[in-house]
Amino acid sequence: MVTKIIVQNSAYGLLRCICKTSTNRCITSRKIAPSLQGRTDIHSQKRYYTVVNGSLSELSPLVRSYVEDKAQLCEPDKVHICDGSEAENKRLVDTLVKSKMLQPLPKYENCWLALTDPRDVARMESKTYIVTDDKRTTTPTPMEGVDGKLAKWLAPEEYAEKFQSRFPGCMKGRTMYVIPFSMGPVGSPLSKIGIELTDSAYVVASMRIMTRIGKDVLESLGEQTFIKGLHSVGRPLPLSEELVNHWPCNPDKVMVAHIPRDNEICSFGSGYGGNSLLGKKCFALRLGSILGQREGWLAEHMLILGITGPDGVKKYIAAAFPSACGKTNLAMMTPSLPGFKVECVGDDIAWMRFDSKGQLRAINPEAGFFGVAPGTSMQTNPIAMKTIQSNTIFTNVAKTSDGGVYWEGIDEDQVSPNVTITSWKNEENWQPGDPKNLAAHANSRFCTPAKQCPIMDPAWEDSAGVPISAIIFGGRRPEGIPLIYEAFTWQHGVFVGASMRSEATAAAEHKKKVVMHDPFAMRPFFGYNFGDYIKHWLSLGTNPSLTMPKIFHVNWFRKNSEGKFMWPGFGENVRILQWVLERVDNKDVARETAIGLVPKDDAVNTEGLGDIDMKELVTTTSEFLTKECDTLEKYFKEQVNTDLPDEMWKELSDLRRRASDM
Ligand code: OXD
Ligand code: MN
Repeated sequence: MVTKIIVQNSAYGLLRCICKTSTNRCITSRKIAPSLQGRTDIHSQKRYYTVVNGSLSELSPLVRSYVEDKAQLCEPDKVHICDGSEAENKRLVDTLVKSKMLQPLPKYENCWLALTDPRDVARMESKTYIVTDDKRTTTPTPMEGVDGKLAKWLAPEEYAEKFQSRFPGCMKGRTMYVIPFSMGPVGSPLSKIGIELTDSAYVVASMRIMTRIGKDVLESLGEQTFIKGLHSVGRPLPLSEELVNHWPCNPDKVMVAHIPRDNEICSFGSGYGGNSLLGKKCFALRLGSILGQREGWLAEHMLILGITGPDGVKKYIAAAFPSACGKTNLAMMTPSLPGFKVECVGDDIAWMRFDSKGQLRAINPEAGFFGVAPGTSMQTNPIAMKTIQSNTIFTNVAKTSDGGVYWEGIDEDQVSPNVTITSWKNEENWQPGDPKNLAAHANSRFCTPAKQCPIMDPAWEDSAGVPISAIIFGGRRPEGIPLIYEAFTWQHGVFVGASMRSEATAAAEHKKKVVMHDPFAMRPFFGYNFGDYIKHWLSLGTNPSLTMPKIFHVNWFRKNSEGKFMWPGFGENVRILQWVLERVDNKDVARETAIGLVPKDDAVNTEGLGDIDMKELVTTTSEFLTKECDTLEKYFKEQVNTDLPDEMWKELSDLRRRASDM
């Protein structure tokens, strides 16, 4: 018999009832009208869950009430509180293998392959929202008639509706896993803790690689608040329709919502990493950027590397490139020049803050790499290839008949002769040749522990972070943009970041080969108004007690008139980093041009590279730059409109003037 009804007021006025029976807890919940408060006859069904791992009593009151609240809403059969142990992981992997979501890859040690429903292969930017009371907090007001592309705002009422039509009962028949996770080393003052609730064991196994999870995180959290993450694949049991590829997802109902006011993320319908591993893009970048603005630091889509030159001096560089533009390759670079050593701190996200001496310091909030597989090889990234030989989950790559992996661009000589290949779409005896029928999906991934990477920097888990000497922006620009240039000032550097453009990639649901605006490589990841984001960056540069790193822009992807890449890239990029380091030391190796400071003739070491047209590589034309200014002006006007800080308009008109004076 129902004995008690409580009406709870949760995010944005969703009213929910939680009722108790004399013997057990009823977890049926639904949106109810305020007028129903106190009534005991609104439930017809009752559901109960069992806690199968850990105990609710080990949770702090705040965590416990979050878990209980969401369990009441989502109605799982079981609740599993993750301890992060090996034994737990083994049981989860066994479950995943039984349900055919993972296949073993016996050629390697403890490696697994997941093949998704082909409708769930990338981040869903069109279904990713930030929920705030005031639209302008989230996104600039675009020019009339223009569709805003800088963060997708959702009104609280609309969110409440979307939420209510998705989450109640969404975990029926499934297990709700409770993942306590730390972004950054457990206990570091720069780290932050989240609790992700998910009905996907694949997500748990992947979060265990990408973040630090388990008991010590709960201990470190104590009674404090945390970032809340709720994730469901959106396929309660019994299934109403058969799964495709044994991969539960609900593509028509995907919603990835961020609610900054409540420090909460609610993601529904997708199991793909960028949408489901909530520590990564959702927390570390979108909510992270908001926390950074509030608390005076920066959450950026940047790799962090340490580079030691022949003089033995080590410096750290942070670099922002759009998704799938070679961040992982640069972060793990094997330098071609003797005497140089690169060590990796992170390949995707940097949390950066000025210390009490005014030095910018960065941590990598992640503990693993979720790298794009195609194109990764012993030639392009031998370090990544070594890293992924064990304890790795591959998603949407092809499989060889001897239990190995295969993708476009992998070293063919690593693939044993006489093996057959099964494509990511499960096509047996797959044959190369049809560009429309790839072996591996273009956004297929490896998810691998950072600590296995042979060149992790000794300071990669240092809780103080590493000191950053230079920031590099970059993109895929087939034309016009020099291989390397340096910004004149911090303010000009912020303009360079704001002006970033790059060819689209497969990391989200875009068509390839269009040059898209991707300011600061953050376009899909801004948590708040891009105009305010620029202001935040500018404000740091006006604080005289801070030492600002120099800002650079690189373009490894320039093509000649025959459509061939003009620069070899990969390990040869150290030659450009060498010039960057010289500039950090204020060496006289640069000359002024309209776009910025470029290497003086012969300042970049091209010895042994053969036929490299360095002059052309650092050249741009008045015509190109003027066109670029027109494109930027249109973009800023249409997208950022009155929110663009005056400093950016000034930088644009200065660039236009310099271009016309060329
Ligand atoms: C990523 C991305 O997955 O940027 O890192 O899309
Ligand atoms: Mn990324």
